Amino acid sequence: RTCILVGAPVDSGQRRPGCLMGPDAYRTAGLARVLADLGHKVDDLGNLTPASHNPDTGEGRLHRPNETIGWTHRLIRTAEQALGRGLPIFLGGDHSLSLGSVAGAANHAASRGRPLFVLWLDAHSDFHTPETTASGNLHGTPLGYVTGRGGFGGFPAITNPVPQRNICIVGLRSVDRPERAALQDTEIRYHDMREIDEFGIARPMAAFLEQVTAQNGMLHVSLDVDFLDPAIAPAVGTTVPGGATIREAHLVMEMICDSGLLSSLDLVELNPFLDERGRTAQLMVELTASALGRRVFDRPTRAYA
Ligand code: DIR
Ligand code: MN
Ligand code: MN
Ligand code: MN
Repeated sequence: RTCILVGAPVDSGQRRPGCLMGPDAYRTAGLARVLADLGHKVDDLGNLTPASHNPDTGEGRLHRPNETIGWTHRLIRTAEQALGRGLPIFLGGDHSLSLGSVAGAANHAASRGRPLFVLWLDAHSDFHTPETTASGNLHGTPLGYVTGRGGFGGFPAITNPVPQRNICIVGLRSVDRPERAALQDTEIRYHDMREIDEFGIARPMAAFLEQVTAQNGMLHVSLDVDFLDPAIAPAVGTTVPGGATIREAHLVMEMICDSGLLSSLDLVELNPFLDERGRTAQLMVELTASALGRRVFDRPTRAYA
C-alpha cells in the first residue's frame, strides 16, 4: 500500500505545549523505515500548517478555537486528497486534529458511496461540544463534531456526519459527566476497561470489525496515546492509570490489519517533551507496524533504535 505520512503538529487543542513535536518524534523513531520494511510505499508530506485564521484573543471559555478552526480546514482538505491515493497516517499533534481527519475521511467515503466507520482507542470519549466542555480544550470534542452535534459555530460545517452506530470507542476510563449523559443517549458503542478486564479486548473488536465488513465500510482508526497504560506510554498530557497493555494494544492493531479494512489512521496526543528517551514514540511506531502487517515472527530481533 501507499502510506501517506501527514505531519499535523497541532498543539492548540489542549494547554500543555509539546504535541507539536509529535510528527518529528515519529520520524526519529523510524516510522518510514518500519513501513518500508513491511513492503509499503511511503510518501511523507512533511508538516502541515493551519489554514489562515483569525488570531485567538485569549478571551472566552475555549482555548485557541481559531487556530483549531484553521487546522480543521487544512486537515479536512488534506484527508480528502490523501485518501484518493493511499492510506493517510496523521502524525499528531493533539486529538483536535481528528476534527479534520475524520470529517475529511467521511467526505471521502461519501464520495465513494461507502459508509465510514470510526474506531476510537482512547481513555476518554471526546464527545464534548464547545458548549459542554468544562476544560475548554477542543481535543475533547472530535467525536461530538464529526457526529454533527451542535455548538461548533465557526468550524467548517459537517457535510457527512458519521452515524453514531458506526462508531466504537475502546479503552474508556475517564468520561466527564455531560459526555456520559450524552453518550448513553446515542447508538455509539463504547467499551470501558472494566469490560476489557472481564471479557478481553478481542470480543468487542471482532464484533465491530464484522459489522464494518458486512457493510463494506471504510475504517478510520484514531489511536490516542492515553489508550495505553501510562506505565508503558508516559508521554501524554492526560495520563489515566489502568490503560491497555502492550499485548492488548498489539492484538487490536493486528486484528485491524487482518480485517483488511483500515483506510486511515491518526496517531495523536504524543507529547515528546514528556517522553522517556523516546519510548512512547517507539511503542506507537511498533503499534503502527502491527496495524500494517508486522507479525510476532516478523519482528526484528533487535528493536529499531
Ligand atoms: C477531558 C480530557 N475529557 C476534556 N480529554 C482528553 O478536557 O474534555 N481526551 N484528554 O483524550
Ligand atoms: Mn496561529
Ligand atoms: Mn483523545
Ligand atoms: Mn484521551
